[in-house]
Amino acid sequence: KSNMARGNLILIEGLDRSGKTTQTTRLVETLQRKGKEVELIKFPDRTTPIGRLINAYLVDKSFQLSDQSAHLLFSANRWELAEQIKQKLENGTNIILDRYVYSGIAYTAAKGLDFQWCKNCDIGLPKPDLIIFLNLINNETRSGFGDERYEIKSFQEKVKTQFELFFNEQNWHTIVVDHQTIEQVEDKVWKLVFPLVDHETTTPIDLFK
Ligand code: FDM
Repeated sequence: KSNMARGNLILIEGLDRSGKTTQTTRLVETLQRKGKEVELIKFPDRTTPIGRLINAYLVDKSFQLSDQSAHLLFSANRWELAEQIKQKLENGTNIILDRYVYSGIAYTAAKGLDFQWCKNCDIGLPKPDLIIFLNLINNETRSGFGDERYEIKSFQEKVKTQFELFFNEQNWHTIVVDHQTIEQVEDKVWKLVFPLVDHETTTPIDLFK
C-alpha cells in the first residue's frame, strides 16, 4: 500500500483580503475539470463544535477567551480533521487547504505570544506538499475589511511580519498579488501546482515539525 499513489496536500495561505478564497475555489475547479479527485478544506472549519466556538470568538469581540485558549482551539480544530485528511490523501484525493498551521502561528505570535509555543500544538499534523503564500506588499490598495476580530490594518501588518519568518520553509512559495489580476495569480498558482499533480506522489505524508 505504501507504494500506491496518494493525493497531494496543497495549502494556500495569506493575509486577509489577499485572494485566498478566490484562488482556492478556482484551483479546485481547475483540478476537477482535469478529472482529478479533489476536496477543499477551509480553516477554521466553523461547522464543528470547536469551530462554532471559534466563530463566536471571531465575530463577537466581547466573547472572552485568553489568547492561549483561542490559539489551542484553532489547533484543536485542525486536529479534529487530521485523521480524515490523512485518510483522504491515502485514498488518492488531493486536498486544497485554505489556511492552516502557518495562519495559526502567525496570528497568535502577532499578539506577542512565544513563537515556539505557538508551533508546539501543531507538531505532528500532516505537512503540506506545497505551500503557496499570497503576499500583499501594500494592503492600502485593497478595501473591504469586514468587522471580524482581526480585520484591522495595524494587526495585519504584525501578522505579515510573523508570516515572513516562514519564507525559507521547505515547500514554501510566495506570490506577490499586488496589482495582479485574479487570472494572473491563478496562472502562477497553477504553475506551482501542475508539476505536483502531473506525476504520481508516492512519498509518505510528511509531518509538521
Ligand atoms: N486564524 C485562522 C487564526 O487566528 N488562527 C488559525 O489557526 C486560523 C486557521 O481566523 F483572521 C484567523 C485568521 C482570520 C480568522 O479566517 C478567520 P478566515 O479565513 O477569514 O475565515
